[in-house]
Amino acid sequence: MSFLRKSVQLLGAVGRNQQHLKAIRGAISAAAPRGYSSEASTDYANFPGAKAPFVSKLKLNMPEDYAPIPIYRVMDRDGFIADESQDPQLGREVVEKMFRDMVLLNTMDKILYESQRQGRISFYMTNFGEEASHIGSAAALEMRDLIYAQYREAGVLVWRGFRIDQFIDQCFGNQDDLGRGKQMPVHYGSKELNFVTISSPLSTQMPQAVGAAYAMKLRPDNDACVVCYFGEGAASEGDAHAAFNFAATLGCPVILFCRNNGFAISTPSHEQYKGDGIAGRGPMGYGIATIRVDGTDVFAVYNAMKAAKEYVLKENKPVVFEALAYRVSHHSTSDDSTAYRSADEIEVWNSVEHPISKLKRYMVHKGWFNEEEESAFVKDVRKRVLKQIAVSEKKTKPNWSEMFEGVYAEMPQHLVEQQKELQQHVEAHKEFYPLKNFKQ
Ligand SMILES: Cc1ncc(C[n+]2csc(CCOP(=O)(O)OP(=O)(O)O)c2C)c(N)n1
Ligand SMILES: [Mg+2]
Repeated sequence: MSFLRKSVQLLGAVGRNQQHLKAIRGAISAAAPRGYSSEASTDYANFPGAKAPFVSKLKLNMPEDYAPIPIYRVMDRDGFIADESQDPQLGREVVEKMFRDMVLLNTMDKILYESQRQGRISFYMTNFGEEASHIGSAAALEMRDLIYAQYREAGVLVWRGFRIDQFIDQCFGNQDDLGRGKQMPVHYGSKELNFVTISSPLSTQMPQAVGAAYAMKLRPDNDACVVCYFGEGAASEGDAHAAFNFAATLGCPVILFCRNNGFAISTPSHEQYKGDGIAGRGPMGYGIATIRVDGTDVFAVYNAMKAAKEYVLKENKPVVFEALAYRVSHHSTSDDSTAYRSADEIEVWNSVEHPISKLKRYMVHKGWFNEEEESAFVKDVRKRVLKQIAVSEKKTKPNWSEMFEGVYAEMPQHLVEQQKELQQHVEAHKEFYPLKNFKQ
């Protein structure tokens, strides 16, 4: 008796959720053809572990024997659409929102990056070069679709309506930060926007996202999916494997969205893996439907995301989605990327290959772009961001005793005692603590 079958019986014995059992049994019967035999009755031999044809010629299957997965693209770098049938026909209003959200993110990033350099916030990560992956994917989703992100996906929040003051309050960890000052800057989260708070340890979100998708699948008439963003570097973590494999074997409605931006801090992707990117792992490695797109083309990302969502909901199966781009920025404010790559290379991706410049050219061809309105918009965003920084940095921090709250629904005794001890300590040594900076 297989381990999985035993587990199912055991689960039954302890009387667990019937729907859960049904789903696991379904997964087993779909995956286990009857009548195993090493003798091929048809063209394929039927071992429990694989169905494949026999051959009598010995061969090492070399990576180069397999063609790379092609990259879906709608718009070229000059903003022209090669195949008109692929134009998503989004209309001026939507395209303008896409463009403005990308520009807002880019402008806010520049200022917040500088504000870290001035010592006003402790840390920052920019999103330069990946704006189209965020906006194109977010635009194809509904608010009910649940997002798990890594950290470099602020554009998804911009699209969903996270406000400038919410971004900046989080970066300052002040009393209005939704995370109550408990996270590093850029570790956003918003219950209202269905965006799970970011975790620093890489890939934490991946098995969690698959679990959430599995729970969604068990809901009657489910009409939502989970989107899990991660970097190609994070895909080297063990948790990434667990996520891919559970998503495939349990048939979870999750889009595993890899932002392949070519670098994991200073490690270039060619040192990170030897296969065909992250997409290459999908169909053969995990048996997951896979899409690879040009992540600098907002329309390609949008179309692909629409198709992925339709598939995951209809089939209750995952999709591996690889968006190829280039991390134009340094990894974070703790990195100087010119130490490991050339300024000329960065410049190409920051100009002709930049997603904002591609969409701008498309809008110019359409007669939808107005230079004056554009610079007025950038000026206005700059003004709003700078003003908000001045406001956010003056706000007090949440009360320090809050650090014990928010993990457990009911605070356990040992935390109650620690909180009390700290309160007594602070009371006894007030003069040594900057209490006026914290909310009373
Ligand atoms: C488990 C773990 N190991 C290492 C780190 C340090 N670290 C933070 S980001 C990062 C690189 C991740 O690269 P990638 O997933 O490609 O995302 P990108 O930064 O390119 O968007 C590393 C190694 C971490 N946060 N967690
Ligand atoms: Mg990366």
